[in-house]
Amino acid sequence: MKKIALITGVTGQDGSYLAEFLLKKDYKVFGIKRRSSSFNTKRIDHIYDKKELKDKFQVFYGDLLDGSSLLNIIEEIKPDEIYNLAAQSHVRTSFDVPEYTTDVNALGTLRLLEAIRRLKNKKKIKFYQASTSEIFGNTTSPQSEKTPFKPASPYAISKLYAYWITKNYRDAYNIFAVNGILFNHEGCRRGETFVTRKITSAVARIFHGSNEKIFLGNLNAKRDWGDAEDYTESMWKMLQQKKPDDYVIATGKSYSVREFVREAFSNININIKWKGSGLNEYGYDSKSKKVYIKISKIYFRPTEVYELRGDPRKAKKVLKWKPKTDFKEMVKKMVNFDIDNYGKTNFY
Ligand code: NAP
Ligand code: G4F
Repeated sequence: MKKIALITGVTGQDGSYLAEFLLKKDYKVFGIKRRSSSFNTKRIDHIYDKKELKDKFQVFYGDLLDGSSLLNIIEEIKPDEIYNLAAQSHVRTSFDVPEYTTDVNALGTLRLLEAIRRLKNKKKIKFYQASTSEIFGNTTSPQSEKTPFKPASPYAISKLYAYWITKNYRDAYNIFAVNGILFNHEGCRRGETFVTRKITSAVARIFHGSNEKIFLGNLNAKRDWGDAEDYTESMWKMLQQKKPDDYVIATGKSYSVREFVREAFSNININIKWKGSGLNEYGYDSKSKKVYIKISKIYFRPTEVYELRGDPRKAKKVLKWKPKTDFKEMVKKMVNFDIDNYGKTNFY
């Protein structure tokens, strides 16, 4: 019998890649999308369009804020695996909407776990929780499964609740529930308000003649940036183990936002140099002297996480997972994608 998967956050970056991955593995895939005032399915529309996937992929309206919708969907489809990827996932925004972020990310996870616990048909459902390197905050790199948590934003704190409640339901109710502690992962479907895609989409517009400047916040923050498609595979691998456990997924290397900018521009043959300091720093083309990067204080966070760099040795050993795409390749892929799809409306 075909396995059945349910993905919350199926309209997001990871949800759309995971849906494709599981369909290739011959799962029947259900997704949950929330109601929005404009279309929010651009990352999955191409899956609907494939005739051969017509009976294999279906999306329901539901919301992590609405426990009854989650319970109804789970009771109706009786999934083998649930991947909880839905979240208010933007760290900077979580300082503006802390209650909402906590409700979706923390209580939303609890609502799903309760739905599993209360299920009348006691089918053994496996549960994946999208945890994050942000729960480590400003701890010493590299961070592993043994690093103490020091979350530094409402987002990180909401995700730490979700981490612990997942672990607690595993221990208390014997639910197969795991936390994937994923470090930053990026790709062509990354939201454009995250720093990597903000940069690559602007570089593509500049390549096509735009005269814009990119306004950024902290250039010195370092992140362990991996490739989103590599990382979605690890989610599935965690649910195929004999015992539920938590895993760090990372590349083991970190780069600053400044290095990301230089790498992205190098793909359109612009060599960025830096001048000035603090809010007056700017980045310019070493040949033409044209300024491309400026700093704006609106993109700084009240509390910043300065460096995240993961230690993925446990995932390598137990899951036999390793990243396939390196930093340079990933940046190139994103810049080229944005250049090739410039001006198009339907491109996933
Ligand atoms: P994303 O692109 O922002 O996608 C988030 C998804 O959650 C979207 O489908 C969104 O729907 C949905 N959503 C938001 N609020 C919801 C609600 N109240 N009810 C139902 N759905 C809701 O995020 P991502 O990058 O794919 O990340 C996936 C998950 O991994 C998130 O939980 C994130 O926090 C976590 N994570 C991400 C990374 C990373 O580097 N990407 C690293 C570690 C952990 P709309 O499309 O309607 O907005
Ligand atoms: O791209 P970011 O917004 O990602 P951030 O905050 O690391 O969060 C992402 O990764 C987490 C995993 O560690 C996920 F859990 C989370 O859901 C999300 O996917 O910012 C990256 C860095 C930060 O240090 C930020 O201060 O870039 C810095 N930055 C500098 N200028 C900027 C900007 N970030 C954004 N979004 N926009 C800027 O203009």
